[in-house]
Amino acid sequence: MKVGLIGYSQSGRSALYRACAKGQAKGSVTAVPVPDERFDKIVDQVKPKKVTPATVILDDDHEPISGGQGKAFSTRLLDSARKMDVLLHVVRAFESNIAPYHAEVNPTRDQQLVDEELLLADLQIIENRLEKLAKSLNARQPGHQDYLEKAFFERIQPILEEGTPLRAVEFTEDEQGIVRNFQFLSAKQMVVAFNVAEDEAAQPSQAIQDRMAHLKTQGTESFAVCATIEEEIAQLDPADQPEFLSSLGLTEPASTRLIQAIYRALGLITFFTAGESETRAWPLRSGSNALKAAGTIHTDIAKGFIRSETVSYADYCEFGSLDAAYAAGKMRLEGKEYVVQDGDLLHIRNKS
Ligand SMILES: Nc1nc2c(ncn2[C@@H]2O[C@H](COP(=O)(O)OP(=O)(O)OP(=O)(O)O)[C@@H](O)[C@H]2O)c(=O)[nH]1
Ligand SMILES: [Mg+2]
Repeated sequence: MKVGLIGYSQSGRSALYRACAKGQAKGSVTAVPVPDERFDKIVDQVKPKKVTPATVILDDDHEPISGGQGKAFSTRLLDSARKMDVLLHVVRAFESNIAPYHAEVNPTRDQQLVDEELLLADLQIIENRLEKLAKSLNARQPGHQDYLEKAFFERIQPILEEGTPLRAVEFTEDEQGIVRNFQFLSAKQMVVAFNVAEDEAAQPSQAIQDRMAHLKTQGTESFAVCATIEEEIAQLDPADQPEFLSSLGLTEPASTRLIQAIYRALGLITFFTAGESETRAWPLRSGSNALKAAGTIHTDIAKGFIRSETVSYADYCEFGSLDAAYAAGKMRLEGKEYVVQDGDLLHIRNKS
């Protein structure tokens, strides 16, 4: 899953990127492991040859947003942003003499502007497409896909004009196909990171708290972070980090807060495959069935799906190992339609 860090120049995107990459950054794209205590516990007990945590890919290789309404996103930035699964908007909320800003620091303004720019970019696509359709539609047979597209675009145009991003709109499967085809940016999940001063990391200003609450009502996840201090903490010995974090009033490092916000934004849960050769954590959309989980592992495993041997994480913990949970009769043989639960340990029986 690719997470693109976007924001105005000097908003602290690279500082946050380095803080989350924890010294592992090679260039501007890095895979960051998803922290999960349950996974650590399974790995400790199974002692597999290979350990594969879930990862998110952070991508700091995007041009900064520039000023100017309607053209704040350069074509290059639009193109690189479209390739991402999630956009992480880093919003500057700190004052600094070392890093002058393009205007008075105003996080609410910056966050709103970027939201508007994404809507404008989508509206532009819709207007262009409707213009083309107006010319071509006469030549089409009734029932042609173009009629559907026209009706759909005419429905979502006023929604966007009202200021509602497409990620807040529910679509049918057919409509989702159109949205994917046109790569609408406001349809992408968005997480907002307010990059605040050191003394505000745990308790952001009222204005930011209000904005975060407002974003929440729109279904947009956000968090406050002081990127530079997190970057320093991430360089410390891991054993010393909790103390420094708690002196700032924080319990989790920036990378964990960021990944948790992304998981909430995408509605992701985790399932585990606990093999002796490889133990692995897998992200999965909440509500997905066992067949989908099998397909996440490998398309061949989904094709040959027979049953999913399933142990809940609670049962695994209670009995201390998969063998013990199986012996206690806690393994359930589930079919394709079983809705996978967060923390489930799965072994997919398949014809292969
Ligand atoms: N005081 C303070 N300074 C910060 C913070 N985050 C970033 N900075 C400083 O702001 C400047 C810009 O930070 P970067 O991380 O390079 O910002 P950027 O968005 O990647 O900037 P460009 O890629 O150059 O557009 C640097 O001097 C950072 O040290 C913060 O939370 N507090
Ligand atoms: Mg940068």
